[in-house]
Amino acid sequence: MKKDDQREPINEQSKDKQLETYRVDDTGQKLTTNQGLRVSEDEHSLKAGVRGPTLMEDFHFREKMTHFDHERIPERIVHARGFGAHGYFQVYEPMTEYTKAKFLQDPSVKTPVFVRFSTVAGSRGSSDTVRDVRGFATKFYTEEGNYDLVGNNMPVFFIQDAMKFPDFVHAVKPEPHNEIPQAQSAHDTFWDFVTSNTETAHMVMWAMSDRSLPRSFRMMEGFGVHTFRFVNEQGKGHFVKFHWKPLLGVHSLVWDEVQKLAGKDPDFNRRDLWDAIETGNYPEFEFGVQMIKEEDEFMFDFDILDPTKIWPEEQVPVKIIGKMTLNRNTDNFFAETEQIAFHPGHVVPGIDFTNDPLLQGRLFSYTDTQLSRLGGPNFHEIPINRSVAPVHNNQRDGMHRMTINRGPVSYHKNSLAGNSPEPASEKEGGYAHYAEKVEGRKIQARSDSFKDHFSQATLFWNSMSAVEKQHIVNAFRFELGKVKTKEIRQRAVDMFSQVSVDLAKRMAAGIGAKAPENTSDSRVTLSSPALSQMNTVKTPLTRKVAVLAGNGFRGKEVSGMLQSLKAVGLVPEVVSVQLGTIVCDGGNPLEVDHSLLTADSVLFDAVYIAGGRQSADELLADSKTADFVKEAFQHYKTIGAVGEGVELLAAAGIAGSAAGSPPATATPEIQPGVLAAERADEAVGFSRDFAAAVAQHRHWDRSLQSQAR
Ligand code: HDD
Repeated sequence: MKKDDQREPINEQSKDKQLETYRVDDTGQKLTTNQGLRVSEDEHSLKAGVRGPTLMEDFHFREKMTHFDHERIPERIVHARGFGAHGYFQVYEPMTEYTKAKFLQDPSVKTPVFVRFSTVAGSRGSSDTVRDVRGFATKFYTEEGNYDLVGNNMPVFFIQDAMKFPDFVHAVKPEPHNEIPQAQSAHDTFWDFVTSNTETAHMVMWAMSDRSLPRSFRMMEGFGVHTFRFVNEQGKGHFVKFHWKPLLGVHSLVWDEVQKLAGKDPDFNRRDLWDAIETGNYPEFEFGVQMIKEEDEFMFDFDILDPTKIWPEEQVPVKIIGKMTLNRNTDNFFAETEQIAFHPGHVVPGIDFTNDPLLQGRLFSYTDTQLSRLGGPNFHEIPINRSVAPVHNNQRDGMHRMTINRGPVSYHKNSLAGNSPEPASEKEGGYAHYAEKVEGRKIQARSDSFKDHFSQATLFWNSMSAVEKQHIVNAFRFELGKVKTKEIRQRAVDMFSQVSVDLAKRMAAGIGAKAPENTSDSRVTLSSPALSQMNTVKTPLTRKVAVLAGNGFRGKEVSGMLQSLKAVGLVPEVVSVQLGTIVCDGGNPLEVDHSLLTADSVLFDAVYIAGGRQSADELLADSKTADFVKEAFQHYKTIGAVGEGVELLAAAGIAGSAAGSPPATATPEIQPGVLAAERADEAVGFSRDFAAAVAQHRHWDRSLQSQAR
């Protein structure tokens, strides 16, 4: 029997070491039944004669089939489609002044984590790139037990009270009579709910913004959403909001692109995360906290317990206190990503709750849902869910119990086992709830301080750039354009006129609704620059570049470009008419990564078209190449073309590309983010300019010339 009462210090390997005891490698082993019996035949069932019926007696067949028949478990009621990875978290400085949480004290400690990113509405098999909120759930395996931060990539929520969660989810999920549409909010019941519950206004603005279309899980923020409480050793509390900030910046896809990706690569976001980790491009997120002193609770023009409100960063700065690095993919999707069970109620000493009514309801729902999803009360014993801190209590039995608790005593207090396990004092790390004073009458109502549904929705709108505003208008037009009930469309226009009359008018014009009767704009004129993605980090790191080339490409130019692009962290992949190798003008071969048949521009961040007469001719002969370039242009991506490769710009109909041959001494932009040069050598600085353009993510100025998408 293990004597593990002493809590051991945690390091990056702690969880992995625990998981190792459950791993099995079947390579080179003999096949057995689940009882360990070696099996001699696995292709033919036991029959009465070679053409006769199968016999009941065939226990191997029955066991194999029974297991298969039960391989699926209920998918999560929300956040069914997800993808996870392992990593670690390190705090930058001791947070002793604010919290006693051990994992937030020592900068030398690497606390193991598992993160699961998800979409909310779609089923397990739905597409990654849909307009939806993304889940961002982190399990910290700390020395004091598991701490779960179960957040989203948006800092607010649709509703203020958990009582409405089932209604909200029923409204956004496929309609129950025909299970249509999958993974979309563009349907009548969602917009009926929105327009019948105006507390949704702020979150709907986020959902209609580009935040719903992340380029990558590695390029989106995470938020704890609720106001939590930090508690220090002296028992002093601070209100706190949690943030994850990606080091690669916050970047999104465009709507036309996500729709195409849903068909071309439904696994776009999960593949991106997997590939990044496999190639050592470990995703990193800094951890930030906004804190408000308890005595300042009522200093704001919003209620800090209202989950439909942010604390504007300009008002309450985000203090960056640590960093999370994701550095290991799972061994087995089901065992880890599917079976992980999060719960906002999994806390450690130093982190506590507030009376946010949405959070309070969540504290019930998560354990409850695991009972049916994971089949009983022992889901904490599944390897991915196990705490690395020792577990001792008087809970016994139940479905799938693994632990063999010894001895007759399973109650407290007791005399037979010397009162063990006995509660730990606070000094010994025992969790003690924050002694917040609460008084009031029992009442089913909401505080008046939660009743302003629109001011922060306007703040969000005010904070957007012109391009982001246009994308929001387009999103409303698309979503409401799919709503069949005319009255709901009109109600949406009228409701959002309380956010902005300009927005509502632009919505109305696209969906055959009347302009709103309300013409008096919101009194909120403030904006928050932190909310606009235009102000985010811009870096070329890990961006994927399609290198379009055919036989006879300029060898020196391309090898120089590939080298320079990799040197600044870009990920170039060669795309050609067919798979295999192509040969350059100097006779050297180059391995092709994708053929035009399997690759599309939506899978890349940028396109570089190589020079070379024969190469350009080969590419021009395949009509898919021009479509490839055209689509990249329409999605505002960086395009670089060299020498004869420039002819592909003209073939794609990119204005300005046909006018004369490009000069040999510079890389002029013939359009924002479209670079055309005669040569790509060092002197011209083509690769430098190209990488700088890719780092910009997208070139929105083009939208003035091409159609806004
Ligand atoms: Fe929730 C899953 C995030 C409100 C009830 N939620 C779930 C997951 C995330 C969130 C990221 C997926 C975890 C995973 O990857 O396994 N949920 C949120 C956020 C909310 C929120 C940020 C608002 C601030 N949720 C919310 C409410 C309720 C729930 C108000 C119910 C009262 N959520 C659930 C759930 C899920 C869940 C039904 C489904 C699967 C699961 O818990 O494990 O219990």
